[in-house]
Amino acid sequence: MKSRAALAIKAGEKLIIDEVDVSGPKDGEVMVEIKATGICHTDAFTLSGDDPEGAFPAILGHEGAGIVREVGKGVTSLKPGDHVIPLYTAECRECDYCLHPKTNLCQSVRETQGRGVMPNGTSRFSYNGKPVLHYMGCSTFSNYTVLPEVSLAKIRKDAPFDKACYIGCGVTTGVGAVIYTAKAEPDCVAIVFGLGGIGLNVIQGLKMIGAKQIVGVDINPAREATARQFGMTHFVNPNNVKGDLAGYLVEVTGGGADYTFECIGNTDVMRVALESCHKGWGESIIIGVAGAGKEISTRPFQLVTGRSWRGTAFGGARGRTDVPSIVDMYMDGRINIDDLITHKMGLEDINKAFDLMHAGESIRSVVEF
Ligand code: NAD
Ligand code: 022
Ligand code: ZN
Ligand code: ZN
Repeated sequence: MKSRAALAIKAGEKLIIDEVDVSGPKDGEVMVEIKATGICHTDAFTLSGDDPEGAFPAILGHEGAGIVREVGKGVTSLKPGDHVIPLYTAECRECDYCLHPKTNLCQSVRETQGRGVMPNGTSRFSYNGKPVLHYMGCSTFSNYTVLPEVSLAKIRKDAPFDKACYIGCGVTTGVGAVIYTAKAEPDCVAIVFGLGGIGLNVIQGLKMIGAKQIVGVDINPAREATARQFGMTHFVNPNNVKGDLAGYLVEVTGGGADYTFECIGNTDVMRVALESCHKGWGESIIIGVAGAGKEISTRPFQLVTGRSWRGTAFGGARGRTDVPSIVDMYMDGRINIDDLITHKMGLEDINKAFDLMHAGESIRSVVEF
């Protein structure tokens, strides 16, 4: 069938809006009509050509929501009409990783997903008769896309697509880092570095669990107001701090934070985030994705004295199990998504969403099909 899509033909070029061909779901696969998609940093990172694993031509997009239209042979957990969120971190519930209590990194489709193909090694997309690659197993920049059954979370039908799509990456990553990765306790003290589409969700996760002090750090003063609305109690602009930033933050938190979250992808900030943790027990969680080949450093003394460095993918969420409960949190009014979606547009304007993101003008842009 035909589908409207935004195509990434070559690294460094703008997306092209055109009709592509999508073939039906094979065994264990599901065809989804995408109703809305967010535009997130990793889409831009791959499009720029800086992502060493980026392959072209491809249909990008990994933050979507839509409706199941057709299921392939052997699919049992989904049927046409079901509302779903695509998962760039699958959950098969059978692999060694899914069966291990300490990780959400299901490996069932990991290798083929990384190569831009379905588990049988082929693509369902083509353009002018030539195959086009999938992206992060999702390709939500196409009105119709095909995914493995294990890469879809079934969600309630009363959740609006234009908000639910953000749960496909940003919301779950930020809120999940607090509740699944850190398992932060009520009355904890936390510092959040970077108050963008991820950091603001970390802040609202911390507020939800009842953190005592939530310090936000950003070089963009315009982010202070939104962050306060979402639960930030103290704002620090590093450009206004004389001397050592970590030392200043340890002072502000009365000895250091129980948890710090790096939501930028800057390796220098990652060091500050570790060193502003409380001696003896503070944990620093890296969410930001740094450029290829970057390294982090600190003095081993920082770790020997009881601080730890950790990382998280997709907020530690097990997609099929946890995403529906994040949707419930939104529908119950426990988390705010509406105020983070600063721009909405049609697919024809998707390149504007990339411009807004690069300019730091948007928190999230959402494209509705
Ligand atoms: P964003 O651009 O919306 O926000 C980044 C914020 O950091 C901005 O407000 C910016 O002003 C601020 N900032 C930049 N440099 C700074 C500095 N030196 N000190 C303080 N603040 C600074 O980005 P986002 O959408 O929130 O994404 C943040 C990071 O999270 C990206 O690297 C993204 O790829 C990553 N991410 C990771 C996962 C995961 O699963 N681990 C999932 C989604 C996104
Ligand atoms: C989402 N991300 C950034 C912005 N939006 C993002 C990028 C990468 C990861 C998570 C979120 C990530 C962390 C760890 C891994 N990835 C590897 C997981 C594994 O090896 O099991 C990651 C993921 C998917 C892909 C690449 C890297 C991919 O599909 N190409 C989850
Ligand atoms: Zn993302
Ligand atoms: Zn698995």
